Parts: sequence; C-alpha cells; structure tokens
Amino acid sequence: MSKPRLVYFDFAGSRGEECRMALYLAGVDFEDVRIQSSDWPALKPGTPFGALPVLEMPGKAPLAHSNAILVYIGREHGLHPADAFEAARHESLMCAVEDLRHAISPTLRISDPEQKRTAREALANNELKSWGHQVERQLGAGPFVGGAALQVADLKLYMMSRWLTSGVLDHIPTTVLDHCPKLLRLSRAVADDARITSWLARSKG
Ligand SMILES: N[C@@H](CCC(=O)N[C@@H](CS)C(=O)NCC(=O)O)C(=O)O
Repeated sequence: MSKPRLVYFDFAGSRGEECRMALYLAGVDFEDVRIQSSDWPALKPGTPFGALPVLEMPGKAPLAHSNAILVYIGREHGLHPADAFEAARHESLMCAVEDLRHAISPTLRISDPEQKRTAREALANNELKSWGHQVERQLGAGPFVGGAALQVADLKLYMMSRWLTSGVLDHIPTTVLDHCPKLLRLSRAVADDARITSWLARSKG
C-alpha cells in the first residue's frame, strides 16, 4: 500500500463520507475504497471492530471509528484544535453526533410503516429537538465550532444536519432543525466552502 486507503460502503453519506471529506480537505492523496454490501460479510471479520469506516495508513494497523479517524486526520493536518481543552470540546460535539446516530439507527430497521412513523415522530419531537438545543448552546459566534476555521468537528455536524434536513428520513420534517440557527449556519458554511463543493461534485454527496 503506497497511499492511505479509506474503506467504506459505496454511498456518499454518514461516517465514511465525513472521513473522505476530511482527507480531501486536508489535501491527502488517498484511495477511496467503496465496497458493495454483498462483499461486506466476508470483509467484516477482518476489520478492527466489525464496522466501517476504516482508515489504512501505510505501515500502520487499520484504524476504525469515525471520530478517531477524524481526530487523527485533523491533528495531522491542522483541522483540529491544538489546545487540548478546545480539542476535547470539539470531540464532545463529535460524540454527540455519534449518540444521535445510535438513536436514529434502530428506526432504519423498522419495516412496519406505522411503527416506523410512530418511532420517527417520537424522534423528531424528542431526541432531535433536545439534541438540537444542546448543540446550539455550544456554538458561538461561528460560523464554525472553532470560529472562522473549518475543522473536522464541523464536517461531523454538517453530515448530521444535512441528513436530518434532507427529507430522506421518512417522517422527519426538513424543518426539524429550524430551532438551531447556529447549526444551520454552520452547515451552510461547510457546504459553501469551495473545497467541500469540489468534493461533493466528485463524491455525488
Ligand atoms: N462507532 C463507529 C460505528 C461504525 C458503524 O456502525 N458503521 C456502520 C456503517 S455507518 C457499519 O459498518 N455497519 C455495518 C455493520 O455493522 O455490520 C464509527 O464511528 O465508525
């Protein structure tokens, strides 16, 4: 392996896409490995924790967990705060995104339409509302978490707010984050960054 490889499923969303974006933003020449779901059962046991994304760096063991990958890329390329407390503050927001993904994930597996509606409406009225309030309270003058500079925590928050407001989650209204103007501003600022625009055009995100 001569260059970094980022292994994820073949779609432009969630944990893998935020890691691809971070590598692109950092200017890293990486191999964007997109696997088919049909190949996953054979690959899963060989990954560190049975899940993707996985970052493979030449000469190093494979690295799993999106937040560990993002923080590693961020530290190496000036996309994560150098100050330990400020870095931890960014990481707590990244953990909050993971917590919310874990709250949403079970509803992706509900096949009964009425049960899905009930679960999603409960999410929209409860967890998503309080999550938005909590994140909003932690954002300052912006537009990004750390002020003027776009860093990896912003990519994480962007991916979540894009997902929630895109309309792809049945029964989650696209207005679900309207009570979070700072988060929506952050999300727009990420999407408007020329490097991100360029990545989205390539990744079909
Ligand atoms: N905490 C892990 C969660 C990884 C995870 O659940 N990845 C999902 C895709 S987003 C996955 O690999 N699902 C397939 C499986 O668990 O078999 C992270 O942040 O990377």
